[in-house]
Amino acid sequence: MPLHELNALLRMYKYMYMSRKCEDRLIELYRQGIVKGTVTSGEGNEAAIVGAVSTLNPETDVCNFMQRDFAGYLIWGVSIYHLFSHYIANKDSATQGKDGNVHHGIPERGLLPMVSHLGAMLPNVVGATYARRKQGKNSIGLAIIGDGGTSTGDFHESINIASVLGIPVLFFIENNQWAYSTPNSLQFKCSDLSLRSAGYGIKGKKIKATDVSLVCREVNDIVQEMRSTGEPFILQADTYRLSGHAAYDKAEYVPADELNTWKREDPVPMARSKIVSEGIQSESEMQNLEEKWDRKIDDESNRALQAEKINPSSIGWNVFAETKPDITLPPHSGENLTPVQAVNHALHHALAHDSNVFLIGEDIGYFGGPFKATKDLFKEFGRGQVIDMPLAESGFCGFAIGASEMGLRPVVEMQFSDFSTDAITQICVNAGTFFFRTGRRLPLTIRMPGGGGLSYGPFHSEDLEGLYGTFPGLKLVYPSVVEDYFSLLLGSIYDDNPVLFFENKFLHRRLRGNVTFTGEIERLEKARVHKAGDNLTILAYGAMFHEVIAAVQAVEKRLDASIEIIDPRILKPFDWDTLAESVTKTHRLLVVHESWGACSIGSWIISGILEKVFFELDAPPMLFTPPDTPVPFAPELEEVYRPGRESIAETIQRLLSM
Ligand SMILES: Cc1ncc(C[n+]2csc(CCOP(=O)(O)OP(=O)(O)O)c2C)c(N)n1
Repeated sequence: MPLHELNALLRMYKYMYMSRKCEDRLIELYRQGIVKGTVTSGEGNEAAIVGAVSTLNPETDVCNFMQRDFAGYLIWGVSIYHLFSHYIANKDSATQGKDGNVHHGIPERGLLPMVSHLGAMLPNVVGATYARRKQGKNSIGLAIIGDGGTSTGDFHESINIASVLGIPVLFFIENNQWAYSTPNSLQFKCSDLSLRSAGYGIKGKKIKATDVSLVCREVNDIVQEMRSTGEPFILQADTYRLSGHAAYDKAEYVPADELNTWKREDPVPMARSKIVSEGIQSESEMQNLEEKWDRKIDDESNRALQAEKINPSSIGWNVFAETKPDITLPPHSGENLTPVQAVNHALHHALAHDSNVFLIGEDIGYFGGPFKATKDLFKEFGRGQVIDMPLAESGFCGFAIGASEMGLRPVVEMQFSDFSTDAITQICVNAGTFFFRTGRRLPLTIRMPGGGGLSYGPFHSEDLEGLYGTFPGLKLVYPSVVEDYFSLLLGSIYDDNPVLFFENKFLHRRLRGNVTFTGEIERLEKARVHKAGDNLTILAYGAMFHEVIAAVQAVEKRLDASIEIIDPRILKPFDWDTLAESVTKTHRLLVVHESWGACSIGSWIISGILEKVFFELDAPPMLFTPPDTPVPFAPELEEVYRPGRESIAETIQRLLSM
């Protein structure tokens, strides 16, 4: 039952008191060198967070706690022992010591695991709230952000998405007047951030957030209204950060008179005085209670201190969740399909047989996407499964992450993979680290139409698998033949990890092939030897795979060589065995790709092969890529820039002559 219904000032005080005492103890442990990283205390923010969270229902609602919200975890039912264990990084740390501080969560209980990047969790809350409501719960989301965090792009993108889609998320600004050492006057120009609500066509309000009962009443009214209207809301809760940004910060930049004024409204003693003055408890009863709470804090924190430390050899170092086959689909076949049609068939098949699958992206609904990969899907499945998103790559990738955390299987379309760079924090930092830090699965497919050869210029032609390959925790799938567009896309959707699915635009309508799906979903594991050979192994994918085939056909006879061609299909995790076996046979390796060579997939593969089978090589392995410049626009320039069959043939000849 929500706490406010119990009129529980005393109970709310308990959480405020405990939070402050726990954080004092943590700061002590930090100063003793026992807690590492830092401690960012919520001193001054307690009434805001306790008042707001007390109105939620942890059974149905969703929220993200930030660095000042220790009390929120207590309300949500996380024990003091576990909170200390995470700070101390003992064997019961929620992230197995992979993260510290308050960076954890329990997604299955609506508590989204925290990432540091300010603003990044807001769209996660929007997506998670959407998912819970889709699952039939009357959920609302509490999306918490500080005054500084309101300057981020995700703040805008997530409010806009929630407003346009009608998702009841309370954007709760804990305005404690400072962002690290930056005062509000240097952060934004307006006097009241909630006035921005008008710009989104939603409601907003500003309240003073030092009196916990008042916060609870105000938020409760708003939350009740949101549950019936389904609309988001912006609430600015004004308070003051009563200590430094973190344990190491003396906050000498804070004007003393300003601090002293706000100290008179310190929410913890304020709530206590009210309890005593209203006769809810007598002074001596309060002292007894506080002693009891102190003993609990001592007991649990000491237990956490005495618990075994993390053992590096017994924790999981995997970055990928093991995918369990929990679904089979009916068989499907299609004839003479282009790659785009194969994608369309795979999406249709998943949507038709699994209500957990849904698509989001720009212009994917009625219009079917610029390449028509989602053609007619909106007509058949409607807004429940095919959602046009505002133009906000970071926002909608964050939305997809939140929905995935709640058990759905989102498929995101990037209009052009080039624009995915706007969502790097969400894709790489948030999704990519998810399994490692939480031990939970995160099924999420992001379709990435990329590559050049179409005279689209520097911003619509990039092939970015190399960029994403540098981050751990992302699977990279790059199909080269029509059958794989279908089977690997289903394999991606039913993988329990974030997968980037690269669709080479040059091939979109240039290939034809048949699809025969038996119903068994392929795991993302195996490369394929396209053509056997003895004198050279060439690994290539996407459009380059077909350029390599043409080049090999042109030179093989003339050079009296037999060349093996490998289609890797999945770039990460990479099938080292298939390539190492091939190189052990042919003694030469050429890798060709369309993305840049520096810090690339090709250079990573070559260094791996050197480590594994160096003594099998008769010549230095070669990487053939475009030059290290942006993709040029004019066809004459792009022709020179991009590896083609002639330049690949010359490279083959050079390598074979070594
Ligand atoms: C995107 C991003 N930039 C910078 C930081 C470093 N940083 C951590 S907390 C903080 C200040 C945050 O201020 P505010 O949002 O007002 O929250 P408060 O600390 O006051 O609770 C900064 C700059 C970060 N975590 N994320």
